[in-house]
Amino acid sequence: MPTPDIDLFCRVIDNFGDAGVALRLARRLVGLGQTVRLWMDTRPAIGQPDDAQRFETCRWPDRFPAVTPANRVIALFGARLPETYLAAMATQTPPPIWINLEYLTAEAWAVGCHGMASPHPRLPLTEQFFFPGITPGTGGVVLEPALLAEWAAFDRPAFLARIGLPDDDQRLISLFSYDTAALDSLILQWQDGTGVRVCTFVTPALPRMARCLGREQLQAGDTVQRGALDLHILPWLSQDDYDRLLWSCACNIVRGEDSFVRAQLAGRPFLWQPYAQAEDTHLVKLNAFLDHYSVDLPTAAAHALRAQHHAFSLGTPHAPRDTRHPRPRPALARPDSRPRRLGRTAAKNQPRLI
Ligand code: TRH
Repeated sequence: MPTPDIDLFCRVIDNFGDAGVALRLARRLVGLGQTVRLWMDTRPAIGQPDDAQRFETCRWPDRFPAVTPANRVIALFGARLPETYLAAMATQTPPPIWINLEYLTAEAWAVGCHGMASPHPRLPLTEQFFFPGITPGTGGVVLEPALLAEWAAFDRPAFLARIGLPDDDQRLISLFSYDTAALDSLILQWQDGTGVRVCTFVTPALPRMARCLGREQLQAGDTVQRGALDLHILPWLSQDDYDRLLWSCACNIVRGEDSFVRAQLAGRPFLWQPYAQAEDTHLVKLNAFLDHYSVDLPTAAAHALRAQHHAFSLGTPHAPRDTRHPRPRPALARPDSRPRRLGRTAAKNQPRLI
C-alpha cells in the first residue's frame, strides 16, 4: 500500500464515540481529497460506514508494523503513538505534522490550549494540540459541506418509512442516552402527556426503560404503547441515517461527543447527557456548554433548560412543568475539565501558542 497523506490513530476506550469521531474525521478528510489510513486497536462496534472503502482501516496491533509514516499524523483523544512509529517519524525531513485531537469542550480554556505545541522530550518532533469546540478560537467541529443542502432536500416521510416509523402528527423524539434514573420520571411524564413517539436504541438505559414500562426486557424491533407514549426500539443505524433521524425529530436526547455535535448541526432542540467523568468534570463541561447554548434565552427558559439538563445527568426527577421557580444546581467550584495529561505535558515541555 502506498503511504497515505494522513495517518489517524484511535484507541477505542468504550461505547461508540471514539470510533464514531475517527470514522467521521476519516470520511471528511477523504472528502477533502486526502488519502487516509485509520489505525484502530479494535474493530469498532459502531460498524463501518457504507463508504469505508474510500480509506484504509488497519488494526493497531501491540507489535506495530514497520511502516513509513504519513506526513500528517493525527492521534485522537491522547492516543500514544507506537514508539517505533515515532522513531520513524523522527527520521523524516521535514518531520510529519503531528496533531493530538482532543475531546470537545465549550470551556473557555480550550481557546488558549487550541494550537499549543508540545515538543517531544527526546525526539525532534513537536505535537500540536487541536481542541474542537463551539466558540471562535477553537478547532470547531467536522461539518460536511453538503450537509445543509442534503438536509434541505431531505425527504422525511420516505426516511421514516424506510426505518419503520410512522410519519404522523405525534411528536417524534430520539433518545440515545446513558442509563440515568431521570428516565423513570421522564417516561412517566411522557405517558401522562399529550402524545409522543420516542425512538431509542439498545443501550444500557434500555433495561430501566423496560422496567418502567412493566416489560421484562426490550430489544431492537420492539414497540410499546403506554398512555400517551409510543416507544420504538430501533436497530442500530448507519451514521448517516442517525443524522437523518436527528433531522426528523422534534427533539433529540443525545450523549457523549459525536451525537451531541450532530444534534447541534441538526438544528433541533436537544438535551445532552455528557459522558460521566471522575470528580463530576462532565458537569463542568455541561455548564460551560449551557452558558453558550442559553445565552439568548429569556431567564426563565434558560433556567428551565439548565434544570432539565442537570436532572437528566444527575439522575434526579425531571423538573416540574412549572419552570417559573427553577432551582438549578449551581455551577461547580472546580474551574475546568482540562485534561490532566495536557496540563502535565504542557508544563513539562514549556508549551507555546503557535
Ligand atoms: O457512544 P458514546 O457514548 O461515545 C463516547 C464514548 O463513551 C467515548 O469513550 C467518550 O470519549 C465519548 O463518548 C465522549 O456517544 P457519542 O460520542 O455520541 O458516539 C455515538 C456514535 O454512534 C456517534 O458517532 C453516532 C453513532 N450512532 C450511529 O452511528 N448509529 C446509531 O444508531 C446511533 C444511536 C449512534
